[in-house]
Order: sequence, then structure tokens, then C-alpha cells
Amino acid sequence: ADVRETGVLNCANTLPAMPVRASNSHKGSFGDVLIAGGAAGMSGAVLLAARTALFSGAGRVYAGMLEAIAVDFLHPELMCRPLMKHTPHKEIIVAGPGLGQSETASHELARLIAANRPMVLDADALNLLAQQAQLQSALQQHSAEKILTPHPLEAARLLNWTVAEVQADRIAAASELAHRYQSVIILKGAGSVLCQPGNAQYRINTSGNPALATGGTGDVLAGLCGALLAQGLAAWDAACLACWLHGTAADDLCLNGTGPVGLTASELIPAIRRALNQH
Ligand code: B4P
Ligand code: MG
Repeated sequence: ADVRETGVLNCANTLPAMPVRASNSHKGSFGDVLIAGGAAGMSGAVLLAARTALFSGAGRVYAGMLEAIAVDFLHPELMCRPLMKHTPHKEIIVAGPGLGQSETASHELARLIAANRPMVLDADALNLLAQQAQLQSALQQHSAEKILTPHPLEAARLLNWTVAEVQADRIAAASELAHRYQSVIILKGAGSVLCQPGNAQYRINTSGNPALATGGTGDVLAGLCGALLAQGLAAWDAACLACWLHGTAADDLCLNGTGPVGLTASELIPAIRRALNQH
């Protein structure tokens, strides 16, 4: 089906609800998230994604670092550990923030894909995927749900198109990626485009503003997608709600003067928690 035949939908029209938190629930009820990244000098990306997963309701969050072993003293709830020593069992895996593109990074990514857990692939996980046929075929064997979160340059690499071609028809680009990778796609940027495989429906997110055009906000979105998957949302619902909340948090912060100039990705995280609790 040609997704371009369907109308533009506003994410707000059809947002999924968060599951109700039963009074007898425990941390195991809200899922585990593993953030996988953190090459030398890039531990911040993992911490941003991991803190977001924590603040958006995941039961347990592991920060798996490729090289840069950090302890998050501001958030000791996070379990920071060497990625190689972590064997995923029932976690949702968010791969890519600050992962780098080394051979070790590629090896770890292959190992995580082989675990066949629901995944969010972002940043260098996407760049490695674009480069390596082996990872592409590994992903074809992966049968659990996936969300890919490329920005236009990452989408261009995955498609072997130019950024101009992606931006000229963002819906076609997202649709092609959804089909090729059998994944939910969030093609980021002003008016993020969401597509899913085998379904003509697409969405364009209308929340958010240029305050988000700053380093680390993509890592925050990836962590948020992971936390929503961990709490039981299907990939499509998680992607739609995550985009909406991420943009709404930025919009809310601009109302009180924390942006559009100088909003930081870190400040976005508690604002996402507020938006989620008010949703
Ligand atoms: P990287 O160096 O890979 O940047 P990053 O680490 O991925 O940054 P981060 O994770 O924080 O942000 P992301 O974009 O993932 O590459 C950046 C380079 O990619 C740029 O130098 C550029 O060459 C290229 N690129 C990126 N975006 C492009 C675009 N729109 N057009 C052309 N080239 C582009 O995530 C950012 C988040 O903020 C997303 O959720 C996004 O939807 C949101 N956001 C950004 N600007 C927004 C806006 N104006 N309105 C609403 N939301 C916006
Ligand atoms: Mg990014």
C-alpha cells in the first residue's frame, strides 16, 4: 500500500493511554530497559537515554557502557556497567546512544540483535546498520518489535539517498524504511514522520519546536521509547506517544522561558515526566 494515499494525522488525535498502575504493582511490573552505547567520551548520550527511561516509568534501567564506565552520582538508581558483561534476558534494548562505530561496537550490536528482544535502534546503531550487510541480515532474523529513530542524515545513510531526497518526501522515506527494516520508523525533525510496516497509516507529530534542535534530545527520545515499550505499549503506540510527549515537554518548557534559546536535553527529562503524569 502507498502510505501517501492516507491523510495526515495529528498524533494527539489518537494517542494511546498509559497502562493503569495497579496498587499491588512492583518494579518488575514496569519492565527493564538496557541502554547500550557509551564509547569513550560519549557516556553522556547513554546517561541521557537512561535517565529518561528512569523518569518515564521503567522499573529498572541498566546503562551499558562500551568503554566509558561511569557512575551516575545524580541518579544512583541507574545500574551503570560494562556493556560486554551484560547479557540481556527480559530487557527492552535501546541501542546506539554514543555507541561509536568501532569493531567492538559492531560486535556488541550484533550480540544485542541476536538476543531477539524488543529494540529501539538510534544514532550509531543506525549508522552501523547502514554500513554492514551482516547487521542488516541479523536484523531480518530479529522477530521482536523494533523502533528505528533516524534523523534525516541517518535516514539518508540507511536508504542510500541524499538528505535532500529524504527531506523532499519524508513520508516516502519513512515508509520505505519501515518496509525495508520491518520496523516502526520515527523520521525525526520538525514534524517527525511515523510509519509502520505493512500498514498504510502514517502520522506526523505536531508537538515540539526548534528548542529541540540541540545535542542530546535524540538520546532522550530513544530512552523514552524504551521506557514506554517496557511498560507494555506496542511499538507503534510507544513511538506515537513518545514523539508527542517529547515535543509537548519542549513546548511546556518554552512557556516558562526555559527555551527556545538554551533548552538543554537534561531539562527535557523532568518535563517529560510531568507531561506523562498529566497525560
Ligand atoms: P549527529 O551528530 O548524529 O547528532 P545527534 O548526536 O544524533 O544529536 P541528537 O541525538 O541530540 O539529535 P537528533 O537529531 O537525533 O548528527 C547531526 C547531524 O545530522 C546534523 O549536523 C545534520 O547534518 C544532520 N541532521 C540532523 N537533523 C537534520 C535535519 N532535520 N535536516 C538535515 N540534516 C539534519 O534528535 C533531535 C530531536 O529533536 C528529534 O526528536 C527531533 O525531532 C527534534 N527536533 C529537532 N529540531 C526540531 C524542530 N525544529 N522542531 C521540532 N522538533 C525538532
Ligand atoms: Mg541522535
